[in-house]
Amino acid sequence: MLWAPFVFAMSQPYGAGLPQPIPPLPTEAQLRYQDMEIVGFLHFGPNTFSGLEWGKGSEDPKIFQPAQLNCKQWADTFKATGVRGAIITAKHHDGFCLWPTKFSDHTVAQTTWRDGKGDVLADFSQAFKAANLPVGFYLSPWDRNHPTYGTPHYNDVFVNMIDEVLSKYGPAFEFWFDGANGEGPNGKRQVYDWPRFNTMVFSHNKDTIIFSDGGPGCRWVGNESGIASETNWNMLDRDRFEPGTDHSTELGEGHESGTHWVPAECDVSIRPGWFWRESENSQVKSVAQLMDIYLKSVGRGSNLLLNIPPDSQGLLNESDVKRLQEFAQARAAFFANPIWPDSVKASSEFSSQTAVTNIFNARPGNCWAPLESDTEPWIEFTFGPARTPATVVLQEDLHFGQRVKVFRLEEFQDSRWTPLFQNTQDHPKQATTIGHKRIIQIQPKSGQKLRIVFEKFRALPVLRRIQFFGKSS
Ligand code: IPT
Repeated sequence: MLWAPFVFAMSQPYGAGLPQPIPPLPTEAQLRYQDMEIVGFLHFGPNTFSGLEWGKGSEDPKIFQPAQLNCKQWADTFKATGVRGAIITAKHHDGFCLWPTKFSDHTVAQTTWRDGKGDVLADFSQAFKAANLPVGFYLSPWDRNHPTYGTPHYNDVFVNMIDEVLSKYGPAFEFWFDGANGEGPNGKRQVYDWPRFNTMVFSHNKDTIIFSDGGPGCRWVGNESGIASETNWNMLDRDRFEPGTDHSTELGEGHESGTHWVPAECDVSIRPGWFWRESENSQVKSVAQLMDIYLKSVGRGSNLLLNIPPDSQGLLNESDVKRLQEFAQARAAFFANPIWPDSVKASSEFSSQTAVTNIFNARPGNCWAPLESDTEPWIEFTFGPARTPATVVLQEDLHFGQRVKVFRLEEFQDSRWTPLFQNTQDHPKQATTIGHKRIIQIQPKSGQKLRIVFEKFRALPVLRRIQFFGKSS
């Protein structure tokens, strides 16, 4: 199946003196998206009032009564806790639309909330744009309410809804197509026109990242626990996938030789369910759980889409707000103690433009690369006394494609280089991919001399940044 055209930036990013990029490459929009790292997911609708996870579509719209709806509170909370954008369920599987669409009569306009004149998407996009946070929309293809669902006409309805949402509330940094469908063997069967849906999204903004099992902008990671694979390729044989395809196990690792750049996104809820329920106020994930998720999603090169569902008042519940604040504090503490080496040297440098000292400078366009002839490139760091790193953060420069396949960390101990034990399961003494970011916790003995050895790569490694941190305060 062919997706709508999606233009990839193939040009040499920063001029001569630099290695050749190896395709597939990300677009600039995908690079911006990958730098966001943590995004908030907002599941909100009739389920917030019924306690159901998958509404049936026959619910009375009048149950939707978020009396205190305050999207500014959502945006302010996200802003203050390092959540860099938000995606809202404009329509979940029950078909209820959070905006007064012309294309359904199961919407906010059929409620008595704000006398049927309320519009959640209007409030949402206005508040988030005011806070300078990008907005995204989730529109469930599966619809248990719409009378046309299961007929070709539904594709017209759905594409019109996409058009309406993006015209009125865009631009969207991301658009989310859930592959979930619970119709079962005797249920309605909809043949979705994905190329048409994608074309409509791109007609509003070619930079919108479309999420689905097969992208084209980013892919589902294959689980709803917020955990990426240790080996995590940004590449995917994209055209074999579409939303709801049954090969989710491949989605975790992606494909080393995949045809397209489709990074994995980790969606997970801060609560047991996707929607708010009073009974789950005491079951908000702990800070330890959230940190574990962070290290296994962002720390393995994926974005974390963390669901924080508004409650039946229309507010982020105080238990979730408190936990988000604690999670932000825990991340700040984790990275509170940067450690700079006294000296650094590399096995080789590709050119004077790719000096190894570039990895300490986050400025875009600054990277380290070894010589093409260097078969086992390494970078060595010397640290002053009492400055023992506990965490290493590595980033590849993705403008050049994703390259590193296997690397190891070592310390100089008793006159020889010894591999460091790491928090990896795949290989206790090695790590595999890096991609956008890899966070590795280490326990060196003295930690005075460390090195990173690149063992296997698709093409010579190109590193954007390496950071070291001491034990958290
Ligand atoms: C699952 C879908 O099958 C998949 O396509 C993707 O959209 C995912 O949801 C997003 O979380 S359904 C879920 C019940 C595993």
